[in-house]
Amino acid sequence: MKFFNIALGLTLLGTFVADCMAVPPGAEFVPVCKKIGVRKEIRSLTATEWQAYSNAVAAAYNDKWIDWFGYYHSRVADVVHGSSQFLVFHRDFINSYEDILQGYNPDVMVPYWNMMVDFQNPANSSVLGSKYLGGNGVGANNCVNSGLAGTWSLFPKDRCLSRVYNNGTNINSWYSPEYVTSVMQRSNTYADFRFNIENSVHGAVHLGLNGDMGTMHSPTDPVFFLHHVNIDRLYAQWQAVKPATRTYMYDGVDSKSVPVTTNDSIIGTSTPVYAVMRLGYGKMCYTYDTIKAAKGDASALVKRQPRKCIKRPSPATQQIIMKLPPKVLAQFYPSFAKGPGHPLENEMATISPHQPMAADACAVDFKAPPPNENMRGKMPLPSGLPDDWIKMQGSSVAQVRALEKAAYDMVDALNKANYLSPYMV
Ligand SMILES: [Cu+2]
Repeated sequence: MKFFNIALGLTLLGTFVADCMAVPPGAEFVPVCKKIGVRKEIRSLTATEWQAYSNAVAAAYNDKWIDWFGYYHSRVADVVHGSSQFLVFHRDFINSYEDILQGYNPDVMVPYWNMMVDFQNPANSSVLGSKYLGGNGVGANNCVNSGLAGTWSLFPKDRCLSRVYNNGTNINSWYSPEYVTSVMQRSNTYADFRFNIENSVHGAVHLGLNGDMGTMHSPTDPVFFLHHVNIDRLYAQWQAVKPATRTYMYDGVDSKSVPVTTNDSIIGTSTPVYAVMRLGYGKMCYTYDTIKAAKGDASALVKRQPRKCIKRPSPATQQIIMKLPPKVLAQFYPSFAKGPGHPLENEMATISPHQPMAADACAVDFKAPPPNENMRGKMPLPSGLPDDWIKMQGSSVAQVRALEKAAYDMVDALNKANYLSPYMV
């Protein structure tokens, strides 16, 4: 009788799981994690947390792990970019890096850099300052000489870490929280979401910093992991908006244009793709502070609000955008057009300027007149990707240009509607 009850219970549980989530064969055996770590935005780490991360990275550097990640990435680069492997490969790759760091300090989690907050003037971000990851390269070899990697000597051939900002001492504008919100709401398949993110937010940061970040051994730049963790966060949020269908959603093609399945292996490993798709299971024992906050535990985000630095009240950024003309809303924000939408497909809720990620705004001199009054409030167009880089990534130049055109159309539509981004100064 007891056995019958257990068997019935398991059957019911099985049906329940199957009803709620399309679980591919094999994935049901991936065990739930015993402990979950939380990945946070770099600027919201405590001094102790940042020190612990820096120490673990320095130890990994000394043991040549940074070189190894750069080398490994360069060997698989042509098959893990420009195809469906992009998001799942990098999720697994970041996890291997986090594993290595946890060998030095089991409490360390890799932080992310929410670069959307810095989209207007990336070079001004404190993340690219000496406290964190260092800035532009200097001298004949464009060596980064401050921050976490300021003294590094790297693969290949014992050289410094190099960066060459794409606009002299400046970096051209990146993609805004408004744009990412739009992509989250308009991407309904895995393949679409992957393409849209890889060729906008992802590429712009690599090309904005250039130097090592513009090559296929880019993991030698410590920005790489913080940037890719942010991309992984967006992927995790996109999945969590519709967990039943998106957790194991995997479509599109591989680098040889063969349709993919969740049974494929992560390139270079024997790990099946399905084993990395669900956070909190298997090796993926982590979540993000933004996801935790959206589920009700906002303490991590709310506690450290830099209140005195807020210059532009924006109690509900979503309400600002909801005032856009209905046609604009329907075209770029289909979820908002129907109602408030899911918090996780609204980057403007997860990273409102009230939150610590916007701490950089404190450094801005609000009393100084803006360089051009007419430009104040107008969102800049994001900087496009060069042809050769698109080809190196294995993507179609024409398709990327169409994606960029749509991004420019969105910025134009918002500017025409006199939308004032709360992420601009
Ligand atoms: Cu990569």
